[in-house]
Amino acid sequence: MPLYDPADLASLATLAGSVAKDVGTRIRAMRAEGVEVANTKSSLVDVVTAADREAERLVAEALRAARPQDGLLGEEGLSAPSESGITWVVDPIDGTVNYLYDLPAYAVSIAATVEDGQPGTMADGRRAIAGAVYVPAVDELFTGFKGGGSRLNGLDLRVSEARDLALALVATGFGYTSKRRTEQAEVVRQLIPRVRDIRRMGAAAVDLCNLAAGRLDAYYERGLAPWDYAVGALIAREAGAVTLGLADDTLPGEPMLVAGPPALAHDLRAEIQRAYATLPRG
Ligand code: LIP
Repeated sequence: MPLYDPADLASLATLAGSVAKDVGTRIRAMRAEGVEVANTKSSLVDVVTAADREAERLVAEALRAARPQDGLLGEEGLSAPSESGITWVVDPIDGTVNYLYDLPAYAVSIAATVEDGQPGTMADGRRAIAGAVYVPAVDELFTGFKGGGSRLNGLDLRVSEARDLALALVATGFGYTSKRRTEQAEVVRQLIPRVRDIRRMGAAAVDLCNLAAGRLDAYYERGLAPWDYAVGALIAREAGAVTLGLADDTLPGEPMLVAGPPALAHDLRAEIQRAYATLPRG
C-alpha cells in the first residue's frame, strides 16, 4: 500500500478513530465499576491500572485484526515489529492519574507512525502520519492525518490566533520524579507572570487536542514519551500549530515539546529557554 496516498492516510485515521472510540467506551464503563492501582513505574505516583493494560490489549487486538503487518509500540509494554513500515504508537489511557481519580481528562491515543527518511516529527525520529485521540468522558473524537487537516467529531479544527504571550492561556504538565517536578515548578514560577494563565490538565494528548481546537493558546512539557504526544502533536500541527524541540536542531518530545501558533510557540520557547538557563546544572 502506498504509505502516503491521502485516501490511505484517511483510512488509517478512520481505523484509529474507530478503535479509540470503542476501547475508550469500554474503559469508561470499567471506570464506573471502580479502578485500583495495579503497579507503579518510575515512582510511587507513576501508576498503572488494570484498565491501562486491558485497554492496550484491546487496542493491539483490534489493530492486529485490521492490519496484521503493522508494528506496535504501547506504553504498557506491548510491542510488535512492523512488516508494512507502519508502527502504531499507543497510549491506552493518557491521563492515567485522572482516570484513577475519575477526573474527565483522560484519553485513548493511537498514532500511525513511520521511519521513512523524511524529517521526523518525534524525538525518536519517527513521523506520525495519521491517528486519533478519544476522550471518553466528554465523547470527543479527535482525528487527523498528514496533509489532511484535523477534526473534532468530524468538524475542522483551527488553532488560536493569539500572538501575545502575555495574553496566552498556556498548558503544561509535570513529571513523576521530585527532581524533575522541582525543575518544572521553577520554570512555571518564572513563566506565570508572563502569560494570561497556566492550565495543568494531566494528559498531553488532551492538551494537544485542546490546543488544536483553540481552547488553549499554547502548550509545553518536558519529558513526554512518544505515546503521550505522537498523535496529539500531529492533530495540533494539522490545525495550524508548530511543534518545537528545545532548540531548532532538536525534535519535539523528550527533553521538550513546545506547541502553538508559530510566532507564539517561538516566543514561549524563548521564555522557557531563559528559565531553564537559570536552573542549577546537574
Ligand atoms: C501523562 C501525560 C501528561 C503528564 C503526566 C503523565 P500518562 O501521561 O500525558 O502530560 O503531565 O505526568 O505523564 O502517564 O497518564 O500516560
